[in-house]
Amino acid sequence: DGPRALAAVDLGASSGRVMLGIVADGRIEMVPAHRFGNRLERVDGHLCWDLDALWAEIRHGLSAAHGLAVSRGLEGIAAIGVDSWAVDYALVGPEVCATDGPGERTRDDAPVPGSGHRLTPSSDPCSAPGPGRRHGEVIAYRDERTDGVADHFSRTVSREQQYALTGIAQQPFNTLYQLVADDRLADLPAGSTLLMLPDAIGHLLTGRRRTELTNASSTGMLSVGGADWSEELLVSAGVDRELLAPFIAPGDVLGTVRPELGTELGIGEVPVIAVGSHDTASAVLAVPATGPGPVAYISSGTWSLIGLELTDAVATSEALEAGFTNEGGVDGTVRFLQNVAGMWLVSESIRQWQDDGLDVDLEGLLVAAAAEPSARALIDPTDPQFLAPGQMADRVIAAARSVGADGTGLSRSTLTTPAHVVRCILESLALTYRDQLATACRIAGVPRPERLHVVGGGSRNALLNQLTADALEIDVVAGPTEATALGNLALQAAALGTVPAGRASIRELVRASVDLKTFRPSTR
Ligand code: LRH
Repeated sequence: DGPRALAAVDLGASSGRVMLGIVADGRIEMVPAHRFGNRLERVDGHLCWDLDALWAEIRHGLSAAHGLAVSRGLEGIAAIGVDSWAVDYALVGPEVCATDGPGERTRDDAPVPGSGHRLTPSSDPCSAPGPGRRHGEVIAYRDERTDGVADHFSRTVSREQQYALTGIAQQPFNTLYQLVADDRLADLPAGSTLLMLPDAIGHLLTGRRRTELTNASSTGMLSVGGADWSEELLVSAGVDRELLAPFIAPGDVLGTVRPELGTELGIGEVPVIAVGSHDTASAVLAVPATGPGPVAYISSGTWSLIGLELTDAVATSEALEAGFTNEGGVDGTVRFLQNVAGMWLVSESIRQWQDDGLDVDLEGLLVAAAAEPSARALIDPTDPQFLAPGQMADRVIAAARSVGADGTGLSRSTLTTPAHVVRCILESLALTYRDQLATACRIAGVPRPERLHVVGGGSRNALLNQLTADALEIDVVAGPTEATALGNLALQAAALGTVPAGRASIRELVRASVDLKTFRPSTR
């Protein structure tokens, strides 16, 4: 077989990309076809994602990926896969769109300033016949509409019962709680469908409505093991089963690009393959692990998802207490992990400082933070108080507690410079990783791993990698940085038969495709 070109659409909370992957000789070469900003903005009183703008960027990116493939002498892209952050969804009506637009959005206030550049003007996702019309915006999981909902819902179905049913940690933003808080559900026309964000994009691409299984687990409504929705939770939350689309497993073909869209983008009727559409599922698939023993990883980006790859869920009361989740992975695996606020703490702090007129950026701050002595002040990056956007540096400073050299608590900390705040965040992350990985191993009954893999954009952070190696006293293997896109592409390649199926051969492909860097504990 000759080289094959594939396109990964990978949406992150602060940026998205369409990545061209050229699979040849047992490796994947990744070529960025299009990168674009993404951010939260307030619409009709809620923090939302601008799906129309994202869709315009995706279309542009797919054409660009195709063009790049052709310029390399290939026939064009042979398949597409889509992933994004979890838990968020679009409500899509039954009707086939005509040519009229979706109507004006009313903005309450200026968009939340973000790191992304201005998005290109919105294009109407309904301009071509095929996909159903979207009802309202895609409300973002950081919106405050879910405040207090999880507590309230636990009076109907106890926390213990929810965990026994799903194995999913009760994060305030789980789709289940978002739906309980979603007052639009009552007014949906019959035949409407809830589509998780990547599935909504798959629907725009193909016209098909499916629920990809890894992301379905993030809803908090799928039963442990992923065989079906939990009837008890659907009924208790007032979610009509009719609203949910049939499941599709990662690696299966969703459909082909709608003919008019294929012509418009110049890509033809390309197959769209369901990948691990929860970005963390794709990222964990691309962990370049070898050998026996459970794989320990951090998928490091806006969030730091730290945990183990297991074959069975651990939905015990201990796991519930410790806040661990059992998300569905590719290849029948379970992602037993903890959500730790990751680089979000740093990027939101930087946003505050920049809004305050300070001339700071991530690179400069990391250099300055590396030169600082230990901050001797810590925060708890799993604390839900850090979920919402805004004034992050102030919140970190207010939450930080000084600790003595022996680790015991002292009085309030005095974090005075941005570099000191960043140092405090990174040290807090490293110590949290140490504690959470130890807890994961204890609860899952597995031995302490020999190494920890850090993948995703956050694996570029050499200071954090070194602090992590020092805190855990094991090797930290950093990379790939584009793990999510790579996992997305690798699963497409396996689905097309270009590489053998199964995560062992996919990881071999990953290892052959990227450079890794090992950070050893300084004390060794
Ligand atoms: C990371 C992520 C994470 C979820 C959160 C909502 O992008 O998908 O796995 O918990 O976003």
